[in-house]
Amino acid sequence: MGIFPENFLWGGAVAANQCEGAYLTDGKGLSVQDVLPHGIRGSRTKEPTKENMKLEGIDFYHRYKEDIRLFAQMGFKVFRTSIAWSRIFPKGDETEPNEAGLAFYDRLFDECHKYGIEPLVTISHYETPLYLAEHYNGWANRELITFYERYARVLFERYKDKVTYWLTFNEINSILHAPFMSGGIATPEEELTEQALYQAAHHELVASALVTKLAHELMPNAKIGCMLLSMPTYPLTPSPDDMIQVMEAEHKNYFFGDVHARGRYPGYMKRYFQEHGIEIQFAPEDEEILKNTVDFISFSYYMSCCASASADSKVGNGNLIGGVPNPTLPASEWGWQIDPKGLRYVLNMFWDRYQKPLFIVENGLGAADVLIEDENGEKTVADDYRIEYLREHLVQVAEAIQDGVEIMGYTSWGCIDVVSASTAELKKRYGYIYVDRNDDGSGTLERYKKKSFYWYKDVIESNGRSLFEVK
Ligand code: BGP
Repeated sequence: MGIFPENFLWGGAVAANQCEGAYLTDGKGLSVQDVLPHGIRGSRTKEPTKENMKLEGIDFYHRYKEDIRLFAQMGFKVFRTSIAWSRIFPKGDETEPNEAGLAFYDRLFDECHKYGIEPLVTISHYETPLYLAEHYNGWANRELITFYERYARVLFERYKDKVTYWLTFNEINSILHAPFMSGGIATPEEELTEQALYQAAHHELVASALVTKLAHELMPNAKIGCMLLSMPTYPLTPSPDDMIQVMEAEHKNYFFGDVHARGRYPGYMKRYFQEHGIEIQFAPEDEEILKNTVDFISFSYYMSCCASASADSKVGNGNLIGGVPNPTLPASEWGWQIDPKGLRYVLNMFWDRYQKPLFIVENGLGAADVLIEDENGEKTVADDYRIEYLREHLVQVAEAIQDGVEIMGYTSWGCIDVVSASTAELKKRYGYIYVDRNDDGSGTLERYKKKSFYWYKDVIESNGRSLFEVK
């Protein structure tokens, strides 16, 4: 008997807007990503511009068959991707869906099943239709609930026999940190009030619960989860004041999980709202809707950070949510601090808090890989640094399993190189598969297996046992 359960779902994750490209093909409308050529690091453009790497992505829209075959070669049991909302409803507020968009995902899910790979589908992953952002102000507007529910209903009815695992919103808590990319809120950030932001978050929470209810009605065997950006926060010093900062940072971050798992707003948020003059408008039915809790909790984990009560502490680079850098930890080339034990901590924390199955749906190392030729003249990447990162994290997953935490699976982020969400670069690569495309637009789009490709294949084949073999 190994440590990982026999039915553990090993796989990888991507999102439509970061890999598909084909940004106007088969009737697709524009999404907020099509006007964010620099991710959250730069301002949006009026129109899509050529420098935006997401417009072409890695051309997954046309090359998905080849890519899924490669995932199957690694032994994937599950493949996480998202559906581009604007392929199904190009503007977002139509009443009839776009058949060509729906047909693409039929082909994609069929291809997964051909190899026994289960799709894990994010309904909304940072790709709100641009029209909804520009004409409704995105999730700041309650009407989005209606459009999102209509969209989800179409997906459930169409794919109910092909998709069992669903996630409502990618990193739902990131709306507080990247309102346009995450929530399609067009109000300039300097004018956006906390009142409007938390009201938008409320609309997403209600929409998520409504769609969870719908999924349970239409697909009794489906499992529907929320998706949180996890960021364990440690006190910078042992001072109780730093610890209270930690508590407050975690409250702000995990209140989204609390609502999804417990079906109501937690008391600490009511206090926060009161003290900050925020009044959330609840429609009469909202309290009842929120009671539709999720089946599992999924999350991304890349890094941890510190909190400090001292005014001198500076916030470092991070995955949308920044924090005070931890002086004991190394960092990636992009400044994200590397902390494998934080993953064991966060798994235990969520399990203790919710007692619901957990799914790690993103984890990985973004690095500037260099393509080389091996001794047989094959192109590859010697990404030992990525293998080390992933191995150390998976060892901590094994620790958490031994702690008694129930974990459904693990999908590492960007299993094939994709465009970065935060910086929109292709140079920041996470994949087991290298894609020949560069930020200046050059490249053949050819795929090459990195060293980590063979390493991950072994991990899956041995159901995690190879992680502990001394080589
Ligand atoms: C998460 C997002 C992903 C993804 C990942 C890595 O926040 O859900 O979409 O891209 O982070 O981040 P980045 O691409 O910025 O390196």
